[in-house]
Amino acid sequence: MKMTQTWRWYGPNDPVSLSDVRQAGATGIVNALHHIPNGAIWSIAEIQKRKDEIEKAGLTWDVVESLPVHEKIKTRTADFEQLIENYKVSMKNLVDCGVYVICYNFMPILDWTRTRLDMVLEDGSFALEFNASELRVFDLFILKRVGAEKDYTAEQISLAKKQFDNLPPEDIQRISDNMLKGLPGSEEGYSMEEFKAMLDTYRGIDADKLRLHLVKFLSEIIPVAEALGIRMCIHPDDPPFTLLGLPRVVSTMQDYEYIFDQVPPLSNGITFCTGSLGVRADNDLPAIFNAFADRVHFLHLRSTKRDAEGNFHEADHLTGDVDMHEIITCIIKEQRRRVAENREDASIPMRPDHGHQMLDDLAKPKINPGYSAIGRLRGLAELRGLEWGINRLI
Ligand code: DNO
Repeated sequence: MKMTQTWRWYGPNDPVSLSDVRQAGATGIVNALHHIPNGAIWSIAEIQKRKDEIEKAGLTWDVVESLPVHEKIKTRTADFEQLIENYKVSMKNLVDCGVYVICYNFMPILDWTRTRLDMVLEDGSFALEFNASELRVFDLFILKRVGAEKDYTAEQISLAKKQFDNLPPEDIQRISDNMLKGLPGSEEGYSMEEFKAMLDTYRGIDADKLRLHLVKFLSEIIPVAEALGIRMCIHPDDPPFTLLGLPRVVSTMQDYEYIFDQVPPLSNGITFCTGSLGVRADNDLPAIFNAFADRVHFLHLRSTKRDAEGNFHEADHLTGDVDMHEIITCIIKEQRRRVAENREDASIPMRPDHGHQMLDDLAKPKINPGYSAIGRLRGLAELRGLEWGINRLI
């Protein structure tokens, strides 16, 4: 039993074509209808149209990433009840078209976050980077978030001030754009003013409250997923800690324990993202995987490298802080367990996540950072080989 190899494709405007994906050896597509505004229903017609396009290329639409959870559902304000109803209709429409695995996240306002998209590695390829001191500069002196200074030490603040005073305008622009405009696949992008207004909507929402809102949302949608045979899989916070004063509640083993204690059905599942969870040194990845293995419905496989200052960047898929050998061994064992139980979902869909920008992709006029073709092709090839080798050995 092998993992199902999938590839995130951003739709007809993606510079990586479906035929490229086939040549990379993936069989499944991970896709979302990015043109539909957040909160609106995904109609059967729109879903079917995309599905036909994918199937015409000889691929299958295996996973939705993401069916976005509207901010008003996270804050439980205004017409959030209607938005949850819309979400359920989209779930039903996806099933009517034969798509059963749905990835989503519950990160307030921001999705995944990096400060630099072209960190030059030793070999000349580019990686995505999260620089903790640049984040502090942004928070304190660019965004000028009210109360931000409470989150940092006096020394961090004075260092950030010095760094800000010497920062060229283009770096200020780069950091702001990366923080606010949304990275590939992010659900929203904001101007500085819009972002400040959004921050206000989270006043009074701490981690406990957000957790409660997540559980209330799940209590509504998981019964629908159960009835329809959908596997919902929540993506962890990336990075897995509080940012800009915003709570994040899907970052650790304890977070998962709470979520699954409250809403136990297996259709309440996980997108196990090794790169996101691996940023925290106190996250024991194999332990988290094994604790919830039967509800891992989707895998994002990549590695990150962190340093003592709280910075991290994307490593090669088989190096960095993630022990990919150990993780794939756990995955193989779980898949075999599912085979023995006759589970239909014994082969777990995986995708290589966040490749480096390298080779010809360095010269291409348009790439999606983290989602260029060749870096992910390399990642997929390495992961596939590792899985093949372990499968033969154990
Ligand atoms: C980043 C992605 C995330 C992910 C969402 C899932 O590369 O892993 O944007 O798609 O958080 O909802």
